[in-house]
Order: sequence, then C-alpha cells, then structure tokens
Amino acid sequence: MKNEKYRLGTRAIHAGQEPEKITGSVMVPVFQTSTYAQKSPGEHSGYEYARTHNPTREALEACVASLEGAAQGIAFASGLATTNTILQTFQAGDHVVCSDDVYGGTFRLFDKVLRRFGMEFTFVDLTNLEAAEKAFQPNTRLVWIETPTNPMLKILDIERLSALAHKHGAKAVVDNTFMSPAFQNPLALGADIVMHSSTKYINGHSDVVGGIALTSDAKIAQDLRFLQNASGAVPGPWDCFLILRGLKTLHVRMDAHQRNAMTIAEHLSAHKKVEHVIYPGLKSHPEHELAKRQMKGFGGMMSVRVRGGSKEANLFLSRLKLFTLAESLGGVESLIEIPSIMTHASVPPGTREKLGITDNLIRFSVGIEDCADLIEDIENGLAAI
Ligand code: P1T
Repeated sequence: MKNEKYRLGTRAIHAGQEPEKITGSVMVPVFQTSTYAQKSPGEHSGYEYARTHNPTREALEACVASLEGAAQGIAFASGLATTNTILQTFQAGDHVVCSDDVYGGTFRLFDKVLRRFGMEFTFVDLTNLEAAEKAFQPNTRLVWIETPTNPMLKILDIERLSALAHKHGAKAVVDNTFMSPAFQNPLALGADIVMHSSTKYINGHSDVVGGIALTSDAKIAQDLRFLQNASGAVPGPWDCFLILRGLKTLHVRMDAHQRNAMTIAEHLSAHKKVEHVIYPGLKSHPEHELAKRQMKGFGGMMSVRVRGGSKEANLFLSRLKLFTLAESLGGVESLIEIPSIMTHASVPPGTREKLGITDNLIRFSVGIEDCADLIEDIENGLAAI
C-alpha cells in the first residue's frame, strides 16, 4: 500500500497488511515458528531464523512506520528494550542530554545500567532551551526527548530541540508514547528517531508489552536492524499480531481518549478538593500554545494534585471502582496511579521533589468508557477526602 496516498485512519488499518499470498487471509497470519526450511544449505526464501525475520513482525513494522511517516520500523520486545537498543548504537564515552522528567524506567536504564558501560548522562529541564544548550558537551551525541513528559506532562519543543541537537552534531530521539502517531509525528519536526512503548496507545488493550523504533535515516535503520538481531530483544509473532489488531482502531481510540480527558480535566479544574490539574489541553498548562502547534490532539494522560497529602490521595484511590490502580497507560480502560510510589519510585526523592512528583500527585490514564460514569467514579473518590 502506498503510504502517501491515504490518511492515517486508513493506513492504521491497511499499511503493511496485504492479504496473505497463499490463502488470501485478510488478517496477517501469526507466523509462530522459530525457523524456516531451506531447499539446500543457504538456499532460502529470505527467511532463515525467526530472531532475524518474521513476517508478522514485518507487517507491524511497516504499519507503524507508515503512521510515523518513517522509511523503516524496527520492533522490540518492550519499550525499554527499544530504548536500550537505540542507546546501543552509541559508544562508551558518549554523552546524552536527557529530559529531567522521563518515565522512571528510562531514568533507571540510563542512570543505573548504561552509566556502568561508560555512557554519560545529563538530566535537564528541556522546556528551558538555554539550560538545554548549556548541558551540551563536546562528546554529546544524543538528545533524549520524551514529550509530553511522564508524569509531569511538560511539552518539549521537538523542532527546536532537534535543531539544537543537530547544531552540536548530535541525534534527536523522541519518545512519542504519550501521543501516539495519531497526535504527534516527531520525524516531520526534525527528530532522527521516534520510539514508542507499544504496550500503551499503539496496542491500546493492555494485553501486550512491546516497543518500536522508527526512522528514515538509512544508517540508523541499518544499525538498529543489525542490533535487533545481534542483541535479540525481539517481540514474539503473537504479540505482533495483537498489536497490529489494536492499531486498527488507533485513530478512533485516540479521539475518544482525548474527548474524555478534556471533559475530566475541565471538571477537575473547578473542583474544591483538587489543587492543580496538569493537562496539555487546558489553557492553564504552561506549554499549551506549543502543544496546540506541535500536537494534533492533547491525549488521554493527566496528572492531578489533590488537596492534602499522601493520606488524602490514598483515601481517594481507595474509593474508585472504575479506575483501576495500576502502572501503565494507554489502554481502553481507565488506570490510575501515584508516580512517586509506583512508576517513578526509581527516581531519587530529591529529584522527584524538584520536579513536583509529590505523594498527592495522581496520574490518570483516561480510558474510553462512558465519560459520565468516569466522572461519577471520580466524584465518589473525591468525596472520601
Ligand atoms: O513498559 P515498556 O513497554 O518497556 O515501556 C517503557 C516506557 C517508555 N516510555 C514511556 C513514556 C513509558 O511511559 C514507558 C512505560 N511506562 C509505564 C509503564 C508507566 O506506567 O508509566
């Protein structure tokens, strides 16, 4: 299917997914095999071993690549496996400028694992372009841009940060997990690589862990493809099938997520039990104008500071029936969590405090249930405070 001819909603359903050649199967089959028969030694149809090639995986890679406007997609076993493999394209002694507010697991990988292999990291508030520029060193090779950030939902300027990276001879990577390709396309804004935890909106049904990197840079694609095989953090074919199935409704889900999230954000902004609502769609968000320019929608994630402290936050959570207390996000069902204790516990307490990740900060992943039911559930919870 020609990428450029169709709009995103059509590509989500068809890109990379021609009917299968032998039977005409409309759905891409699950090629659940570890190896492929060869006619004679070295004589094969392009498929030798399933870590290296798998047709179900290839369909997923082609579909997400099309959605991100990328030449290539390279799929991995998780979002963190994707991040780890992207970092493996660099060397010991290379320096990375990274947003100070990132998913706790990304921080842990950089700070606790990759530093041991001689990589250097500076975590800085990338909303401040002056501070960002000051963080560059002669050995800076990469700028890691997660936007919106997890969990403070800061919006980082992809175009300007990518240009800054390039000015210093570095690459720019955007973690686009919170927006999905339906709402933000970082490659079009100058990023070299975009990555997703496809565990989240890409799959959308909370039943798979996966990740994917997308790029139009032939050298980066070649390096990542080499490492996909050489490091081996590949997704299984069944997981690829499920993610492909989830992707078919990406555009419909994202519209529904943001409709519900906007309604809830507005409702909570006026609530006396709520101290502060952080949602990029609200005019009160410090980067609202940038969000409007850079994103096609505001997404389903918000962080809410309830009045009081840890006790009040826990009281609120204990009453909820529809919002499930759980890590993760981006599924059709609403999830809720306290980042300071759950997803961001690996971030040092001093850094959490500086960023505003307090014990009364609650992160909502707003699902696509009936919004009136979600608001009733939230009201019931807030009544406990
Ligand atoms: O969980 P995994 O598929 O490995 O993806 C890691 C990851 C990467 N980037 C972002 C922005 C993420 O939010 C995540 C995972 N996040 C959670 C599990 C969470 O609850 O925030």
